[in-house]
Amino acid sequence: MTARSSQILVQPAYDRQALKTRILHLGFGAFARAHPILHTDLANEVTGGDWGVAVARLNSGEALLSELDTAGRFYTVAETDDAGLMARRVACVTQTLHPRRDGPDAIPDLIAAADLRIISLTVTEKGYCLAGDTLDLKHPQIQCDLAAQTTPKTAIGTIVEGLRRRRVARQGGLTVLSCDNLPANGNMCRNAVLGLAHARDRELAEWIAANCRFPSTMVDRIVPALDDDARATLHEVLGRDDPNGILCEPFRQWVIEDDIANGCPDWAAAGAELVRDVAPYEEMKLRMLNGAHSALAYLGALHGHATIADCMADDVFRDAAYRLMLTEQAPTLSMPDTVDLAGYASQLINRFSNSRLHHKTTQIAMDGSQKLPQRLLSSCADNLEQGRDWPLTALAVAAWMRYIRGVDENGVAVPVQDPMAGDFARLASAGDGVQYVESLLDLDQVFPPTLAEQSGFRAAILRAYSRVEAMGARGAILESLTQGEGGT
Ligand code: CS2
Repeated sequence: MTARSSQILVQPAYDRQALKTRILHLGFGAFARAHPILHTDLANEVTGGDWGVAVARLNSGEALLSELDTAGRFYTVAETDDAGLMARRVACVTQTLHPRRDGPDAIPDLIAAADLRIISLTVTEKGYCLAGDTLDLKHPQIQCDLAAQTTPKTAIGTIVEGLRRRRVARQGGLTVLSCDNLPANGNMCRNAVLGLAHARDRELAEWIAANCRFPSTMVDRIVPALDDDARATLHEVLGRDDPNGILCEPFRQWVIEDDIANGCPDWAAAGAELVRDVAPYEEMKLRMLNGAHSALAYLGALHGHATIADCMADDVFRDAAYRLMLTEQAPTLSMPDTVDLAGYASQLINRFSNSRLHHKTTQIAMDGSQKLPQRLLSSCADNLEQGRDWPLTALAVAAWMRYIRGVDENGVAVPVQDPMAGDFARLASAGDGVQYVESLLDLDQVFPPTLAEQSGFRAAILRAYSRVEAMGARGAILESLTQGEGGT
């Protein structure tokens, strides 16, 4: 590890004893630690307040929660780039919860507690169990939650069961705050919660709709999964291990719809913006940042680039990311006049170039079936409608199709982690080329039929796929950049 120019460790100065558990956070993964929970910690620090957070995980990571308890419920967030490293000990966690360790009632009962004001979530796109904009009532896990209502397994089932108990306990409503990368994430979350509540008890659904708020949020911070290098960096800063510590970029942004039920920490004091309409910011971030991330993930991983920073060190990939953002994504957005999209794209290229973070292309490649629609396909639809070219987006979608065959261009296996991995393996084993691409385009869970039925769309993806096959990802990008064609 190369030495950094500066290294600082900040300890919280506020009174932890005064904290009350007012927030339940579902999904205590890397992003949650470095973003929403950190904002609460900073708000407590800057303007006071008694906002304590109970952190819960529903599936894996039980041992990590116990390790957090052992560490006095402190963990470290270390922000790093070439300028240095600044680490903060986060102190606002009051409690850890896991249904296997603490029993099935622990989380629903906390949701019913008088002090609770907010349930926040980082459960990834698939955690909402959606089909399109609404809850997928046929989803196997939702079916389980309907069959065993008081011992739910999903985040949505847990929230609904908790809110049922809250209503029985005659407590007031609260805010359910989605912090996942979905468009209109508040509405999606509301649809999922109300969909399940309605299937259980119509009056419960009505109570939730009348008493709870589901603001949308745009969340942004690049927080790779912890690897050995990051662990070693944290050890160097702290003088010991921190299994819940995290290494991330210095940048963070949080735009929250100003529609809160019953109070929240002074997140604005921690840098968040509360606005009337989050939609333009969400779309900008999902299409320009996440769209470019997914494009780099599939094209880069196929070529053999291990990280996003490796892609940025390769001119061809860096130019492609910038051009994708500016010429294929930005024109599909309608932003307030104050937003400078060219400046935003340049800033993203700088953020992607942070070589202190090892953000793996294969990590971002995960769950493509859940990510492609909002990151890449909605802009295809807009561009087709407006008659604009979208060659790099076509290459990105084609690279996804090639990536989910499970082997890169060098014959090295790549992980295909996706709720639809079984379907992909079946389609891949049935053949390759035109027939394979056509069979993927027919998956309406990924490709909205209104898009997939357009012959111009299908032809562009088929052409892009054959270029990626024939020239490799880098060759296909290069051709597209130099000839200004390739997809449409
Ligand atoms: C990434 C995001 O893993 C992914 O899919 O695109 O986690 C990305 O790093 C964050 O959304 C940045 O805010």
